[in-house]
Amino acid sequence: MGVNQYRLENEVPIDVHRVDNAEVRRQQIERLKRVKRERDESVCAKALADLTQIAKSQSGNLLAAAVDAARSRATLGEISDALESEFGRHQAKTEVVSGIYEKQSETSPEFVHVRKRVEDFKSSHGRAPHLLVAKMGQDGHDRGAKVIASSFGDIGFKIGMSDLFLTPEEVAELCIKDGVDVVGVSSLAGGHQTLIPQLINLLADKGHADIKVVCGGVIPEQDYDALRDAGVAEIFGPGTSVIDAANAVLGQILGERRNR
Ligand code: B12
Repeated sequence: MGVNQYRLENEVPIDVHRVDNAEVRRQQIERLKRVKRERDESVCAKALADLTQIAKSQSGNLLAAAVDAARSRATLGEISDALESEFGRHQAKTEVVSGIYEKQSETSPEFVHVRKRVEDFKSSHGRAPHLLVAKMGQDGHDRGAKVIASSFGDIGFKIGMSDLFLTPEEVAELCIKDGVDVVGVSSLAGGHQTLIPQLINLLADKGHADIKVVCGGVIPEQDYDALRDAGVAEIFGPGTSVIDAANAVLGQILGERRNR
């Protein structure tokens, strides 16, 4: 309500704290190398093997063994790898519901209009417009992505929704495998500056610059120009109306130009 209903006439730009992702990554890798250089490798390897053994035998105290491994300077990645070798890795699966948005909106003239546009597209192209909603990086905010995937599905789009935490490489592969028209990246954890340009470059490198890239989520307006320069076709911030977004995405697929 706060975002959608009571909009200010003049929004004051929010001062955002900028993080240089590449520099943070460089420093973190440097710290990891130092930790590995300075630790007693055999003590660390034994602590990790003990951890895996407890996981395997299901007897003993896993937490105590993980603390011992940390004290012997095993990294968090190594500790989770030691457990993964026995337990496997959790796969975050996403599901998209259908029918809810349609039920709420079917009498709205805007909904009827955008659905008609999609129907016209289907008649003239012999298929539905195809959008993949994608989540990349360490960003677990999936509500906006699910809202968009579910509602666009009800409007008539063919929809794919990626699992969480994918890399740009994985998303590019998915786009190409599924033959999508548009990939819509939902980004709420600050990864947009790095991950979205990487995805655009990968699609181009793989000969698929024709796949349009749009994005949505919590992206500071100060970053919009850089994203557009990188090749993002549309940006949909918090409070975006689903109908507006659907019209805009369809317009992108149809190659329509609009002022913004
Ligand atoms: C709910 C929420 C959570 C939930 C997420 C639950 C879930 N399963 O999604 C929980 C509690 C788990 C959570 C955790 C965290 N959160 Co949080 N969270 C939020 C919050 C309050 C609302 C997000 C939301 O669901 N909005 C509702 C949906 C429907 O809106 P939306 O995603 O914006 O989508 C709309 C548009 O943006 C657009 N859109 C979005 N994507 C797409 C894609 C396409 C293709 C299209 C067309 C349109 C589109 O259309 C949608 C409909 O209008 C926001 C603040 C905010 N007001 O946005 C913070 C926020 C995103 N969280 C934040 C943070 C920092 C975190 C944590 C790191 C906190 C912590 N220290 O642990 C963790 C990170 C967890 C992780 N691994 O990612 C920050 C991110 C700051 C940043 N960008 O740098 C925010 C902005 C809060 C803040 N002001 O600081 N969070």
